[in-house]
Amino acid sequence: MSELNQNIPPRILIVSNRLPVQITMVKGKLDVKQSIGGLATGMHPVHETYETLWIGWSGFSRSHFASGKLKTINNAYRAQDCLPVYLDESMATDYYDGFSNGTIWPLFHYFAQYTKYQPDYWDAYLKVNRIFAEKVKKEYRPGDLIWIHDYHLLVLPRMVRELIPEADIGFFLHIPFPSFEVFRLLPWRKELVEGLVGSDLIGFHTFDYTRHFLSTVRRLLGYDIDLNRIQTGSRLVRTEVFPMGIDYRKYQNASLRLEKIPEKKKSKLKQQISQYFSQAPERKLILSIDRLDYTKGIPNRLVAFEKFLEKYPEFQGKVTMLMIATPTRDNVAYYQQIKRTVDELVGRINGQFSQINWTPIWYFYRSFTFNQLIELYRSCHVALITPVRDGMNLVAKEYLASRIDQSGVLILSEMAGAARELSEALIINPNHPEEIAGAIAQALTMPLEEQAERLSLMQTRLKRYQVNKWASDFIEAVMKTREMKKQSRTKILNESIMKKILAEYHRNKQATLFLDYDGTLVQFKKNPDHARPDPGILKLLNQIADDPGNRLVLISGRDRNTLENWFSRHPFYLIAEHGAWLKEPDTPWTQMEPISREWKEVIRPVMEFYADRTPGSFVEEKTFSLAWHYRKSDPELGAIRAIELKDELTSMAGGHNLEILEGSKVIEIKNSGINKGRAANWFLSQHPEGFVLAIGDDWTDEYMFELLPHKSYTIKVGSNPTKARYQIVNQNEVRNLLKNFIK
Ligand code: GDG
Repeated sequence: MSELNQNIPPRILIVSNRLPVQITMVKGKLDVKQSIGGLATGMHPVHETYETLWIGWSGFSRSHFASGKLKTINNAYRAQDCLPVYLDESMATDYYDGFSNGTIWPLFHYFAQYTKYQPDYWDAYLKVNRIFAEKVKKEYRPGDLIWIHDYHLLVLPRMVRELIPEADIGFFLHIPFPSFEVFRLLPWRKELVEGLVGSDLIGFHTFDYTRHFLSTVRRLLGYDIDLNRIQTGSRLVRTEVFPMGIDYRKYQNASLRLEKIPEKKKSKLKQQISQYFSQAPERKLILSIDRLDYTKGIPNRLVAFEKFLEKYPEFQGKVTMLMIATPTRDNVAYYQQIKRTVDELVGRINGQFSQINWTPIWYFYRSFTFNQLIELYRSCHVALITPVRDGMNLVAKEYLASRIDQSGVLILSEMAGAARELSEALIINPNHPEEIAGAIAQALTMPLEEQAERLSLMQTRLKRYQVNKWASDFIEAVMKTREMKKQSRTKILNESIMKKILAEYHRNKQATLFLDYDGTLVQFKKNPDHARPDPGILKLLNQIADDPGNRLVLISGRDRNTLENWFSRHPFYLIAEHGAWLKEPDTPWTQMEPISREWKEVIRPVMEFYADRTPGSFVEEKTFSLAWHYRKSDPELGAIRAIELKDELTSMAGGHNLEILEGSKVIEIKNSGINKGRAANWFLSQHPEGFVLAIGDDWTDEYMFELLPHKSYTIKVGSNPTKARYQIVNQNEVRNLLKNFIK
């Protein structure tokens, strides 16, 4: 696998709810069963190809086995590079049947009415995630890449991050991430997204899921998002779309193998199918395979099939639907209910339409072997896949890969993630029985040429993006974040750099400290008026400024009046409006440069127009600038309007010699040439230089970092790329650093 050669981590810890195998003891002998389901099937090649250790729940509690047996079982797991987690029965029930499958699964699939909001389920979920985190911590070796899977472990990334801060953590969600309007129903919504954001990379099947997730992060956690990057303050988290593929060759080869088996040696299943066709050669089979889950749209499919038989009676006696519903989660009440509904519908349809030698639906409530599955894919003219919601749906892809004779039609729900890639399928709305019935008729009468044409386009795409490519892309993307972290770590202000800065500070008689205010000394507030200096910061700044050797300059984009109100009683130098105004202690404000202001009359109405159309936003007028603030607006609307306003201002700015600044949730326009860098340099030209330190957090501070004399110590708050020499995590760290400047 050539694509796996580059950028390979020494070892991958795969962490998922279940292991790919379940090992027990039956009559004193080891019994090994392969797990069924999308995740296990999909990750199998990864487990085979890389050096991995797969951590997951064994399905049992420790006490289920006598201790001698447990050891044998654990060794057998180890031999397969698996590490079982054992959970006490009641905790497992509340975690698995309860929170995972009774809360998250229905809600994320838009079954809000099925969702249970039970605190004891949530407690168990946290406890189990904690147990997994401890297990990961115990197994972790530096250099390992940790790949966590799916909705059972949403809070695990954060827990692991707390235990192993330097870990490289990727998370992949196999199910949909719902719209924020649905997600917000959860009482523990914030904890869940905070949990996920502990990862370095979060992968989804489709762009829509990513979009929903980012919107949720923005709304619940208020983090800035730049395309697919979440800026948490201390870390950068990336999201990415990785549509999961299948092991195409495995299905293709299995299908080829079965084709070559001579008639007499064919399996019993194949013989039974052949017998069905032999009774009437024009007979056709429609395949339906899923876990018996309410998200898979099985009742809808049955109702649509019934409609089809009514509407197109010429197919009665000629078309059978072969329906496999694999038992799943039968401890959960809604799964028992769906089973009853499906049983009844099958009974009703078969009762109504059956003929002596023809049954409309063959219904199997059990699982099949892999070869049987392939035999079914090969034998059915149509695959009818109608989930009401599905993260991806691998069955659709497996069906296509098994159709080596270039015939066969896929009917696929638009609610399956796979529909994004398989646009040549007959795409249907699963809630529209008439439409599905029409698609079945179309599929059954589709000319072979058209079938081949559609199939080959889809097959080519599936061959190109197989599951190993999916996995290697994901792993490479995590490795890229590892690289980025390494680069940014070189700038992080550590003990030794700090010592160097302080030594330099003490060597100099004079020191100038340029400190930005919002986002540097205090956290951003939704309402900027609420960002008043707290007693702690005032005390600290005064202790620094009281020393005659220190010049403490607050350099801010804020207007004169605010800085005056907050700080004029203190011995600080104040630079307002990005460098338009200067105030030395106990003297009035002076204008730093002569500047025209006529342009404001043209620009103000444009900004006000945006403020009117964007609830929560407002225009701030400063002496030499106008600023449109949207921190309190709907984050998504605000972001769109900011782009529009910036475009509009850009087209107007040229003629007036203006400059547009994009700060944190603010678009500001001002006379060009005024910036914190020029202002700081001018300030230094008026005062003996000595030691120079500048700390800032946002884009406007980059001017200082760039223009200040080379020997200055420039420090950026946060982890975004910067021209500053060093980076520091957050405002608390800034305060801790500043304490060292009290002599
Ligand atoms: C989740 C998401 C997403 C099924 N019955 C038998 C059997 N299977 C195998 C199929 C297929 C897998 O199970 C089912 O995968 P799906 O993707 O269709 O669905 P989920 O289990 O719900 O998986 C889903 C997936 O994760 C991956 O991210 O696509 O949206 O819900 O591989 O072949 N295999 C055998 N006998 C059976 O009876 N041997």
